[in-house]
This record gives sequence, structure tokens and C-alpha cells, in this order.
Amino acid sequence: MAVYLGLDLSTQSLTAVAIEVSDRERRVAFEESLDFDGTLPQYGTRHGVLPQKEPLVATSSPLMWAEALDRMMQTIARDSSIALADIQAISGSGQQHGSVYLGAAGAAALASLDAARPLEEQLRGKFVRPESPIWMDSSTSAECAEITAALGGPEALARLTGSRAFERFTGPQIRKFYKELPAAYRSTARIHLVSSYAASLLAGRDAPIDPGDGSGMNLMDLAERRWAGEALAATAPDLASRLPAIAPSWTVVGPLATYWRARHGFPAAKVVAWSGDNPCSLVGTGIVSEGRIAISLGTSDTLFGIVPQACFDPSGTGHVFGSPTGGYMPLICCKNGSLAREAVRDQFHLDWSEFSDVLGGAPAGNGGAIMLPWFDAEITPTVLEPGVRRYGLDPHDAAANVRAVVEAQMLSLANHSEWMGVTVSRIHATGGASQNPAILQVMADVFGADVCVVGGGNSAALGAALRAYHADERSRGREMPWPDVVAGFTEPWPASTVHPIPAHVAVYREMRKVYAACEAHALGKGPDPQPVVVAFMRGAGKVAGP
Ligand code: XUL
Repeated sequence: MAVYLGLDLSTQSLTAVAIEVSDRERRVAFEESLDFDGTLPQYGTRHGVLPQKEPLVATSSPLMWAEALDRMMQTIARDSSIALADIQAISGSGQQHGSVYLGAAGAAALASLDAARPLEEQLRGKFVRPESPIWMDSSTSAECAEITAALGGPEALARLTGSRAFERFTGPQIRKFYKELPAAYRSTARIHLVSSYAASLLAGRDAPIDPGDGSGMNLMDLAERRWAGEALAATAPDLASRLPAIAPSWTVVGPLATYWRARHGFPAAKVVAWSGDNPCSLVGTGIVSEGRIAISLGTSDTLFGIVPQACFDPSGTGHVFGSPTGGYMPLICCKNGSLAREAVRDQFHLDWSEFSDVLGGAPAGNGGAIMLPWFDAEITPTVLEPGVRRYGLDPHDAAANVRAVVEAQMLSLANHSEWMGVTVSRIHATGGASQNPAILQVMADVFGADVCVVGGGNSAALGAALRAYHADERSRGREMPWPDVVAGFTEPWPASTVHPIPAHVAVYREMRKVYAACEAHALGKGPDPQPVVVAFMRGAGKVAGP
């Protein structure tokens, strides 16, 4: 039976999913996760991120990612649930926007990996930047402003690349590096994304960047799916020569490098271009045709859909990425996802089951109490000075705070995704917190739509495995429609559907305005929201029951 492997190099862990596909059967045959903090403590990460003095800076270790990959490949090779020799193709998913800087020796090391020595030993010292900036970084406001000015303003940049300049996007990150350490920039032979770096390690050669991840850089012409010369010029000199090519998401980069075959016993499977975690989740949640959205509740909470034409968010909050299925994916990303939920859970010494009980026990609308859950700097909306803001919310009331953090996350996702113009009838939920029905009930009530769980918690790794399958078929001259590729893997879990409660939908319709007023006030863009809160309390807020 043909086996396809998907790997997800995310913020906190590396996950592998292997699927088996035959004419008669399709199933997930293997699933395994390796958590960076716990498995590789020598790197000193916390939640996958290296400690920093500067609060807006966020980095991780490209060497740790390589070591994690080596460990995971060994685990897969030793596991008896899949026949290694049946692996046809491997693809992957990487946390988006993060970048890896290799010197000439690093680029050469990739091409001559020695199976007798661990990967990490061969790459040590080969990075021009031993720490990679990652998507949680928000330290490049100055560079964002410079790039925006050079490209003719935020709207012009968004029209060209799919997004206005964002601090975490790779272009502003590269510009900051070039400005601060010009000599180090000059000695950089290759700048990879996390995705193309990992694909290069597997293929033992320079892998391309796919349009799904390339559109998270402020450097790619979204409609043409090629580097945008004017954006490159506004970012750093001679950048084109330092970037890999952009190639379709289904590109076969080459066979698995000898290193993996000789060291762990893998076959010469095809290495397929990797993509970003959100583009892979799009496939892994089955959002391969229009009219549905997915919400991924992971380290970041993201909401995305699929559209046929390139477009952009006129409000400047959202992004449009290339979809690995060929179209385009509008997306919004909230940085305060699982870590914000965890912060509230820990503050009140709850476990997840108690968190759910408390959440389900407080009334929809929370009596008008609002939290702006900016535990960390936020992306949607832009908040560079972290700090939780509370409106009418007692900071010591466990039930009210648990309810407030989840309601805030859902209200924010709903308000900030309006520009996508999608009439939501069904939401596919994924990510760790999608296993929590109480959270899904708030989601269903805020969006007024059915919510169902798809793809387990590992939709990005599953999406990568499905992309490997699609690319393998394509390389054999069989162009499979995407609904056929994902069939049997992305159907909602039986009995997982959560229906909206009409009375709660009515409460949240009004509460969205309250949340928007509090958010505008907290950002210094609106008046005191008290009158809006009072009006809400007299009306919808008063009638809500648990
Ligand atoms: C998306 C984003 C995050 C990362 C990490 O724009 O920044 O979702 O991809 O998951």
C-alpha cells in the first residue's frame, strides 16, 4: 500500500503523520509528536522559543529543528506501523515567516551530508545567524515603515504581495538583519524559510519556496507567484541571489538524500516542496473548495478560507496567501492563541477539564465583561505593547475570566474576518483546543454556524501528507481533483458537530459591537465604550443564560 509522510515543524513541536492510500482503503497509519522543550532541553527553549532580553524579539534554533528532524526520522524508521519501503513521497509544513541564514559552508554541507555522523553535528556553526527570527517576533516596525514607503504605501504593498508590511514577515526581518549586521548579511549565501530549509535537509539540496509560504514574506508578487523585484530592492541589496526559487507547491525537489537512506533505512522517496503550516492546514482541514472556513486553535489562532482570485484586506489586518491547491487563501492570525488560554487556566490553577466546566457554567455574553487578551504583543489587531485590558471584568473571578478569554478570541476572529465576505455556514475546527467542546460551542454561537472537528489536532501534518500524495500522483501524470485527494481524511469527526444556540447567537451579534468598541478604545482609536456596554446589558446581555 502506498504510504505518504507529512511532517509539521511548528513553533513548539515536530509532528509526523503517515497516511496509507489504496483503491480500497485510506487511513492515517502513524502519528507522532516531538516536543522541543521536553525532548531537546539542551537548546533552552520555552514553548519552542529562545529566551530574549528584548520583549519584541522572538527566535528559535535552526540547529534544534535539524536535530528534531533527525530524531523524528529515526522514530519513524523504527516504528512498525508503516512499511518504510512503501513511502512514496514526503512533504512538510513549517511555521510561517521564520527564516534560516546559511553561509556558503552551510549550503555546501547540505549537499554532502555524511550518514555516519548526526545531522546536527554537521550543521553546527554553519548558520550565519545561529538564531532564526520566527513569526512571534514583532521588532521590525521601522523596517515595515521603510518598505511600505518604498512600495508606495500599505495598500500598494498589499495589492502586490497580499499583505501590508507586518513585523513578523520575512522581508522586514531580512531588512533589519541587513541594517544591523551588514557584513553578516553579505556573507549569507542562502536565506530559507523554515519550510524550504527543512525540505532542503531532506533532499540534500536547495529546495524552492512554494507560493503558500512565499506569500508570507512581503516579497512575492501574489498574482504572478514570482519574486517582486521592487519589494526585493526595498528590502536588502542583492536579495534575489540569496533566495531560493519560487516553485509550485507540488514540485518534486528530488529523492530523499542518501543521508536518510543510509542512516535510517528510508527508500528513495520523492521529497515534495514544503509549505507553510496554514496553507497545509487548509488541505488537512478539507477546505479545498469555496464556502467554508477553518479555524485552527494552536499556538496562534488562525481563520482561513479559499478564494479563486488574488485579493487583499482593505483594512490592512488580514493576509491573502497563495493556496497550495492553486487558488488563494485569505487568513487572519491572532498571536494570543493557546498561550493566552493557558495563562488564564494557570492563573486560576485549573486543568483543561475544569477550564471547560467553568467556561460552560458562565453565561454567554459574560454579563458584558470583556477581556482584550493581549498577554503577548498581538498581530490582529496590531498591539506592540502587550498587556491584558479588562472592561467590567473582575481579574480575580475565575469563571468570568475563563469565559472572557475564549469569548474575546472568537469575537476578535469574527470581527476581523468580515472583509473576507464569506457567508459561513460550516466551520472546520482543528488544532489542540478543537478537542474542547465548550470552546467550540462559543465558536458556533459567535459565528452563528455549525462547527465540526476535522483532521484531529494535526491538520498541518496531515495536509502535508496529502500534498505529498497529490504531488506523487501528478508526477506520474495523474492530475487528481483536490476533493478526491482529501476524501476519506478530512470528513468531520462523527458526532463532533456543535450547533449554534439561537439565544446565544443573538447575544453575540450585539456583543461583537461591544468588543469592537472596547478594542477601539484600548487602541486609542475610539471613545469610552461604557455607553455601548450599558446598552448591551439592558438588552441582549441581560437575557443570556449559561
Ligand atoms: C500566520 C502565522 C502563524 C504561524 C505559526 O501568519 O504567523 O500562524 O504560521 O503557526
